[in-house]
Amino acid sequence: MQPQLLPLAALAATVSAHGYISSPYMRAPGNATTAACGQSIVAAIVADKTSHVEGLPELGAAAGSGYHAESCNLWLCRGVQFADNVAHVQKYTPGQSVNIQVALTIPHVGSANVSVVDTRTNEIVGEPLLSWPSGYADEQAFYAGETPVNQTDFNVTIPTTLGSQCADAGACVLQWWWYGTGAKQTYESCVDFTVAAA
Ligand SMILES: *[C@@H]1O[C@H](CO)[C@@H](O)[C@H](O)[C@H]1NC(C)=O
Ligand SMILES: *[C@@H]1O[C@H](CO)[C@@H](O)[C@H](O)[C@H]1NC(C)=O
Ligand SMILES: *[C@@H]1O[C@H](CO)[C@@H](O)[C@H](O)[C@H]1NC(C)=O
Ligand SMILES: *[C@@H]1O[C@H](CO)[C@@H](O)[C@H](O)[C@H]1NC(C)=O
Ligand SMILES: [Cu+2]
Repeated sequence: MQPQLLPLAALAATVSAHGYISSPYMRAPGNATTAACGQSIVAAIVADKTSHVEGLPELGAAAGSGYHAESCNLWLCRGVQFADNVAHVQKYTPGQSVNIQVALTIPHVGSANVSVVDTRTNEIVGEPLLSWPSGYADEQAFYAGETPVNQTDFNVTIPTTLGSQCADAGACVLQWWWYGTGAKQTYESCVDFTVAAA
């Protein structure tokens, strides 16, 4: 889509691109997300796949936005629905090492983690697989070209304790979560996966 054809809100989001999972395939919006979250929110996420969560509720609150709070949880994968991503479910095995690549385009120093999240409860299963309690996406390091490689290219180990909790597609996601402390902005990317019960 040409930038000049986008509505203003979407354009503003485009220029503020920050970060997202570039590999494996990141859950992306389609018709199911439009039905749950409405067109304005989907337009913002499509225009900027790194859009921050805090910018979205206002779009949903606008009259006639088509946002449904009961089916669109912006604090889980930014509301993007599993139904739009059934063709992109990774199959993992317990103990498998999974490489994750993050595209970081604008830094805001803060904290981050990568976790298995149960999509029914939006709760982290166990402990985060990786966590950066501080110093993630530091501006000074970023603009000096010195962002530690392990913030954008890292491996996580699929837990061996999931049992059948993540056996069904859609039950769990790997979620990368980054909060820029000064910017007060949250970024979320999800990867759909299953782990067959042992
Ligand atoms: C999404 O909805 C549009 C408009 O209703 C339709 O043309 C399109 O085929 C749908 N896409 C999918 C993947 O179902
Ligand atoms: C990890 O991410 C979750 C969101 O999935 C967030 O609520 C939580 O505060 C983060 N935890 C840590 C230890 O960074
Ligand atoms: C990431 O790399 C930096 C050096 O760039 C190192 O100091 C740090 O311990 C590494 N962190 C992890 C979690 O591997
Ligand atoms: C991730 O794992 C792969 C395969 O085991 C390995 O080649 C690669 O060096 C690892 N990457 C990091 C950042 O540790
Ligand atoms: Cu920013």
